[in-house]
Amino acid sequence: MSPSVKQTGFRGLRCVVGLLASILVVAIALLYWCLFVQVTNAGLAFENDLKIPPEMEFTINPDGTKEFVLRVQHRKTEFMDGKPADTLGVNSTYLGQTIRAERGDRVLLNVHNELKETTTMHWHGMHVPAEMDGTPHQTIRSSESWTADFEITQEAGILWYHPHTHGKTAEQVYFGIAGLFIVEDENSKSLDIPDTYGVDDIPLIIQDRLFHEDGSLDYQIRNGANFGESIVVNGTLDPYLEVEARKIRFRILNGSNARIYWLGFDDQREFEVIATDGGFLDSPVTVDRVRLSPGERAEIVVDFSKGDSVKLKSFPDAGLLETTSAWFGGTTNGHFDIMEIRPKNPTRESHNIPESLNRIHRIDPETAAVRRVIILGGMVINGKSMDMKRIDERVRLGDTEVWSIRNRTGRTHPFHIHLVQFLILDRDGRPPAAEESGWKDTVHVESGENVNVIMQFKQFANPDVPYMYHCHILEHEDRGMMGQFLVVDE
Ligand SMILES: [Cu+2]
Repeated sequence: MSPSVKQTGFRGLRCVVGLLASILVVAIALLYWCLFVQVTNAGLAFENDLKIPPEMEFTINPDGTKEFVLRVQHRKTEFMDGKPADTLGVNSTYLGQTIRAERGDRVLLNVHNELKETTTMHWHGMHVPAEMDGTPHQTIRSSESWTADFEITQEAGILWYHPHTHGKTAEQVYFGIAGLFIVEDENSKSLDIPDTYGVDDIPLIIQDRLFHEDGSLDYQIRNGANFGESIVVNGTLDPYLEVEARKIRFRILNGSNARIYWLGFDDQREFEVIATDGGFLDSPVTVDRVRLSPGERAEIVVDFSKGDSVKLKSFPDAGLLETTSAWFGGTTNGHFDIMEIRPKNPTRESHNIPESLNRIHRIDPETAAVRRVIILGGMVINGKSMDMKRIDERVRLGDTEVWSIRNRTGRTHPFHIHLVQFLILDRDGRPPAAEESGWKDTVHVESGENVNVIMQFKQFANPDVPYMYHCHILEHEDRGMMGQFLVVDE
């Protein structure tokens, strides 16, 4: 073989390798664009004024109890103009009115089920006796009523209510049964923070939904749960919000069935996280993103004093593996535009958010009487599917416990424990991020991760009625990713 032939062959090989490498680079770039860059719901006009759920009226009885009436109804809602959709709501066409009460209040919550099917009403994050918790053990049949009666003993926080009907939670929440339950206390009322509801203290219930052409809601399970491609905020599709050009507080609930949001702004501005699920952080934490999985809440304060309009967005939340598997499963983990915020009147004074918001009592792990291991695997917890007749764990009244939640699946699961607010001790041995170092009742546990949480069971022993712990991806919960615990006084 002459040197020239050898060289031609080498050149040919180089050419083929070069071509393949180019194709590979283009393919990777395309996949990256699909997974991490493209905006799933691109083209929003932000043309609908954001709805603010009205505050629920109440009566004060002679004994001082605050009495609320919750009518769970089948109604019609026009997400799109002129296209009514069948929806469910609580004293409302879609979603529920906002309940507000204070620490020390005794509340009576009369729930009237005006649906054609059984439902329940759970006070998510509330410290309540088991028989008042609104779990699958406190069903309300069609046309019947149920009253929850309890005293609010916990600190200020942004809680919420939703059905917990065994096997039907996902659909009932999807069509609209969910509302905020705001608890205030002496501390929250004394802090110099925005607190005028609907003006500078804005609730945001963020949900993803699928719509039919005719404007009706489409409930579908894809990739094991319900993932929508349109975002509704407080039941508003394509929303904008006008605010005064100063600091605004948002109380955010991820009310989605399954989607995780990684929230931030399109100009990458920083903002302050002031509260987690069940209370204020010790101090504000400055971030440019906050991650919320289904059931989780955060309160944030954003400065609009410069007056520029800005988009609230969700950025891709997960790593390459989870994002790719979501994509191949027919859903996305990508970018979503959520709403546009338009500041007005840039002359008003702003609040100076105090450096000290709370004094969280850090529970010493050495004091834990029990360490429980909770293994999330497929649609089961510790190898078992939910059985209403089986008690999975027995907790002694008065004990401090550490729960070690281990995710042995390929996707993130938000883990919720009823009755308590807990603190995250560590994620795989590393301390939690500052913005999640407050009281939590729901924690996202990533694929392969081990999250240790600590809590105290101070009240409400009941040898007969259990509390729940479960994955808060509602389709996972409905399919059995749930267990039951009793609090017993021994
Ligand atoms: Cu799950």
